[in-house]
Amino acid sequence: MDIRDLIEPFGLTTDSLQQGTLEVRTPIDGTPVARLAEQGPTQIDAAVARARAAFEVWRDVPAPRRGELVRLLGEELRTHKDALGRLVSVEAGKILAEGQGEVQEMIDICDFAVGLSRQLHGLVIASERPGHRMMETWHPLGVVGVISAFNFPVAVWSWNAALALVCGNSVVWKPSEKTPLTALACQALFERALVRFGDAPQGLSQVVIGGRDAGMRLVDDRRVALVSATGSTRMGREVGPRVAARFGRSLLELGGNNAIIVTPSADLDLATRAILFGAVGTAGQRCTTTRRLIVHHEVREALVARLKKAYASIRIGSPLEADTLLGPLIDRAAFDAMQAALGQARAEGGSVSGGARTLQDRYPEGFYVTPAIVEMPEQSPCVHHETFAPILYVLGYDTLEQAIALQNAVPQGLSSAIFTNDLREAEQFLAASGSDCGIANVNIGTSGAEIGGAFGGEKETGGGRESGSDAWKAYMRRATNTINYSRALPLAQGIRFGDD
Ligand code: UN1
Repeated sequence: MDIRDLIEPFGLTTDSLQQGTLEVRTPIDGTPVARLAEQGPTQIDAAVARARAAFEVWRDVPAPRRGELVRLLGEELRTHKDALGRLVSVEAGKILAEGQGEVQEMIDICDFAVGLSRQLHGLVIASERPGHRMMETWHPLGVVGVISAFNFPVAVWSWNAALALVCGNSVVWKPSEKTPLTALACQALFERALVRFGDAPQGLSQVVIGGRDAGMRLVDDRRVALVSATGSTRMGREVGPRVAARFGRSLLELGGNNAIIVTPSADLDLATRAILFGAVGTAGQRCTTTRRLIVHHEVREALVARLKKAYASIRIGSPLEADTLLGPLIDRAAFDAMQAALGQARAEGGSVSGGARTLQDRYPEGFYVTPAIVEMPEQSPCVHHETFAPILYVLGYDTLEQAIALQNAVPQGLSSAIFTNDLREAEQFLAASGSDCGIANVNIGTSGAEIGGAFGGEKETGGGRESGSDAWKAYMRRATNTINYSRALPLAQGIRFGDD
């Protein structure tokens, strides 16, 4: 595949992308498209030093002015939405609509961050002492290290960078080694925004290309105030403690094992469409992918029949073709993991339909599969594990309490949904004893969250929140200020200390 036309809109040239050791392949047909230079420890340390110096300038720039840079970035993204979306499709294998949807999320977070740049406010708090006032001030934090995964190769950076930048921070981004090209394209757009902005410090947002070691260099660097890492639970289990050991901050967005509960009163048309998008969209490679269907026995047969019919009508193929809904898995390892999971499901009594490799004649090095529906006798070990592939495990239930217990019984806690037209069931699901996830929806699926809400989850999902709501607070440090405008020095708690 010739990528010249794809990278040209970003001012990137093939010469500069063919010199290095990191081979980039498109999952569409497995052909190599670039060989990128990787940054070693010395270069990464230098990038962090530049970022720290940039931070020391940027933190004093008024926040609304910082917002102007993010506004310009949003403009660049608007202009290049098609080009960047297409590059995402080529590098990550997403269908065009999803590649562009991902860029739209970037535009949305930029807009959100621009508004936020005038709203980074703290509270004024009643003091217990006369002639005193208390308040809290939110200050820029420092260098933010972003480690992102292949499945949202550009949006995750923007959720972090747009907020980090308006909050007065600098950014060093280590993208997935599977999707570094799209990162370089984003960097090119960011640099155009910088030129138009005028007087921003050098090194305000940088990309470092490399594998695991490059990410770990950021994790262990005391100058990186916040490490925002998106990826597997295994990765987070290593990153979290290492950042904590140096008393840094981490924001972890790890695995999901998201369920949809379908009750007898549910609108099955709506549920079918939501499950289809949630389980098959992005080839099952979203953190928020629907992996489990917990369906009431009364409607189980009808719903599974509808799903099988819908699955059969899905067009599988190149993500660049207009009517494709299911593109390739990212690579052979993803295919192998899917087959292993299906094998385990069979061994645990599951009845599997779909899940086989397809289109291998046309794409011997592309890993296309039919989406799988796996009816399980119970929520056995295979169902507890997140496999990044279009596998939907189906479980039955009798009472809503059972359904909620099943939903909460997995180690992950990202996204969840209930389909019901019964207000009591919906509220029970949303209540304190209901879903234990960071995202709990009614009559919409588990994936495709808007940027306006805080995004993230509990338990092994890592506890981080990014994107909307007050997620910006993770990118700032809070100072509590007490101001005495009296002529006395009363101590808190009424303590008398050496006076009468
Ligand atoms: C991810 O899969 O890493 O809710 C994030 C969604 C997207 C984010 C997914 N907004 O599907």
